[in-house]
Amino acid sequence: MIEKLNEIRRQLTELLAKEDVDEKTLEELRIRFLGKKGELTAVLRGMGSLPPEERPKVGQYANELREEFERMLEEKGAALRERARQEKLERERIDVTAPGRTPKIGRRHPLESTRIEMCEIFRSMGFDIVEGPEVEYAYYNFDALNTPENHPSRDLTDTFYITENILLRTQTSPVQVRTMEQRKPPIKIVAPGRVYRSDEVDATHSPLFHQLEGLVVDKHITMGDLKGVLELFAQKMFGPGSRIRFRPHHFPFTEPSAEVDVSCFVCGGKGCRVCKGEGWIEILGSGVVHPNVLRAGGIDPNIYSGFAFGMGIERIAMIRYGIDDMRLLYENDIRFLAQF
Ligand code: 2U9
Repeated sequence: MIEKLNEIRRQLTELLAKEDVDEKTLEELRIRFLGKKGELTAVLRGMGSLPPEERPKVGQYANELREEFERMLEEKGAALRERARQEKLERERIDVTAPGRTPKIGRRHPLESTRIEMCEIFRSMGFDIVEGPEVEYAYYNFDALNTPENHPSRDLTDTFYITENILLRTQTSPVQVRTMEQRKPPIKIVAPGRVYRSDEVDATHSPLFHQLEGLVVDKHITMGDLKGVLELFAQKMFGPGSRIRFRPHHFPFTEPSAEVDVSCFVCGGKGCRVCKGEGWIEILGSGVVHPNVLRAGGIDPNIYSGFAFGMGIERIAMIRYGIDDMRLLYENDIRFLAQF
């Protein structure tokens, strides 16, 4: 019987020493050697056939073996857990000396930085920044701006109409009309924002673009005030040596009206590739607010006068950064955007 027990012990020792013992086989060994139907129990069951005087000795030995088996299995289990822990540590090893990975951070879109810069310049001159709806009444977009029913800009092929009376604004001017209705002079505002025109996309056109328009209304406002404001704007935007010039033009909402050029900041006016040999670059339209427009805004043109101007933010950004195709501003190609 003792022999038999030693044989069982030898078997367990041998099996535990094998390389491929894992948690699962360990549990199988526990059942096989220590379980109710296990090897040790089987031997103890057979004790009845022993002479009574030998039974205590064999019984004691069997109990010692039970404790030893338990310890062996426990030690093997602990070794397995420790090995698993070491492997996990090795797998998850972190090289704290490795150089950090630089996160990819974005930057402002050139159109956005241009808008911010333009607004900052006008803010420094005391202008409020005002915004308004992109879906507008035809009244605010055209009628209040002295733009007659038969004016070409009102054409269905040039403007996105939602109904006969509601449209996507073609300019930010309705914001100024709404402001005149709400505030009393002095009014000194700029209105930046999206505008919509039914244009085909090309290097200088897009059905959605951005404008910044300005309006000043007070007593004794003249073309001279307009010139002073725009000259300062040009110098802050394009450099202190910049000059401006006015060319007569026509807009329904201003009278007199003028288009404004800035001296080329690349060649200083001599003529180069950027200004196409002109020495001047067109940047905006402007004029003295038409009396009908003041009246539409609830302002008495016999007491007050004003000036207004409007410019495309894309155009300013393209001039400023030397971008020759407007589509680049909308395509969001990182290789383009990363240059600003
Ligand atoms: C009110 C009164 C007058 C806004 C003006 C222009 C001239 C102009 C164009 C520039 C390039 C539009 O983006 S563009 O195509 N704008 O030439 N805009 S005066 O005049 C106003 C606006 C509101 C109440």
